[in-house]
Amino acid sequence: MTSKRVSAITFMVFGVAAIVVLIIIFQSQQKSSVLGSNTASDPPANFALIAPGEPPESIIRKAAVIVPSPRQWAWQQRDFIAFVHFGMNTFTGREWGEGTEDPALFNPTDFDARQWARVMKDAGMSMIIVTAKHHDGFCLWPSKFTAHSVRSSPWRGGKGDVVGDVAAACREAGLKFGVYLSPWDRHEPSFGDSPRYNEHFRNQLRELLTAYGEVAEVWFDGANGEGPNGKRQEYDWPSIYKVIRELQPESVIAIMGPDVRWVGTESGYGRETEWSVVPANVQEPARIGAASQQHPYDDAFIPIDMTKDDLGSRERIAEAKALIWYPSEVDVSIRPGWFYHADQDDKVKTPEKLVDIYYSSVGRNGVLLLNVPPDKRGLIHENDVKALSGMRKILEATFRTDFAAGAAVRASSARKGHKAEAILDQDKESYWTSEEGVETAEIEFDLAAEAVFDRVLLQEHIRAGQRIERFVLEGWDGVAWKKFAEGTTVGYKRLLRFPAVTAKRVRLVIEKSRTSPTLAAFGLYKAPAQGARP
Ligand code: FUL
Repeated sequence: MTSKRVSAITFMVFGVAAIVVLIIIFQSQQKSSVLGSNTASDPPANFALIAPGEPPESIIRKAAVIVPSPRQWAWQQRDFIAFVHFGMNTFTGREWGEGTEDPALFNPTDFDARQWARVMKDAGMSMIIVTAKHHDGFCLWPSKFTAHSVRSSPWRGGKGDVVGDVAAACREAGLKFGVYLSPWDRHEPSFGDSPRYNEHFRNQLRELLTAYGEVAEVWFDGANGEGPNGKRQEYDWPSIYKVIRELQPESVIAIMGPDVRWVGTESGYGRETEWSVVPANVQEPARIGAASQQHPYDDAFIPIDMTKDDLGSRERIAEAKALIWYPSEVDVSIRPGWFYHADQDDKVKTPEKLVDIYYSSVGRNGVLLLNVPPDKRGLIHENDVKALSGMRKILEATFRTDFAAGAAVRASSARKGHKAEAILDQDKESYWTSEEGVETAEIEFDLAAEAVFDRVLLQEHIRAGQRIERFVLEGWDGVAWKKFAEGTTVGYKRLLRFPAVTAKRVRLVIEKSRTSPTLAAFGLYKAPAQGARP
């Protein structure tokens, strides 16, 4: 062998080795840039199993990289959605019907689903969920499986279909559409005769999920009691979820379902500390993931007590057998009742109250599900329309100008490809994160000009997980940093209110995280003088 050939072979060997090393580095960077995690070997999932005796640090790291499923991510971005309670109770003046009401009572004089869609859209909402069937069993669509429906009412000569009209109006207005189907049915004779009612329920669900185009959310109420025969129903939930997954795979299943959690009150106020990752209440953790890669939790789902103050702290998750991404939805009515009652026309929540609820739900890592019940005409009452448009005006005026836009931004630690500039770039995909192993950070915003603001918006990149546990906001007063706000969790969206601050330099100090924190968006705003006060 000549020395020339030897050096050529050596050169090739080194060349190939260098390429292999580069590929390995590139792949590990890709992985960590997706997960930004300490467990980069696990693919992102919306659940994790905990081994018996697993150390707390390992559980925290697992919790920090649990992510929303694609349907949960789509749902989370809907922010503010409408609930519509309409049905037999609208005409009897009750909140819970008994199931014996005469269908002849259902007779709206001026029903117009387009008006509902217009009002909700103008209010800034992105979806309408309609009560296709409430506990009294009266169906707002002409179900083939019962005579207790609009088909037996005088409305439109028995040819009307509220669900169909609402679905069409939503599509026309560019809103998503969802259905509330009460599991509890006080009319249906098979209720409590468990296998028969499960079949009946699945049949009704199939009607709703096949006849009306896309259904983005299916809402199963937890309220439940006895049927007409005094028996209680045992639900076959996995078989019910299966129908939804087959017919509307993008739809989330809320409350008595595995995708979206009830916040735990009907007040409109979420928790100051709201974790989207919570312990899964499973008797057989092995059933998670066993059934299906796509819906790993469907067979193992057992509802948890959602009314507790603390659902997802380090202490709570340390006791978990499994962890799931189970985000909070905050349902509340614009009136005292869920259904319309004329004597509540002067009890509609004020725009200021609705704005306060918005900050305490959307602004606390939740989706706001605001109920606006149409009246006996089948229209949203003028007082409710006025309150909603007042709310919209305040929010629009507040969020019109972002004083952080165009700021120079710097972070104490930044991962390659995730520089601090990503926070302000308006690109939903890009985000800042700290270097591997760095769990605290300071991010400084030097505003384009001195500004007066009293609201802040923070958003984590939740598709890498929810991580921030404590943060402080400070403004530079020319001499020192002065704290003006603080908080615990951020999650998808955190909004804070505080007395007006005048500053050019603002600093976010992330004091505690479950792993490298991320930030996708940051904004500073000023509420109009007549707006909701902190
Ligand atoms: C509750 C029901 O009993 C109410 O009537 C209402 O539908 C509310 C949203 O959920 O559990």
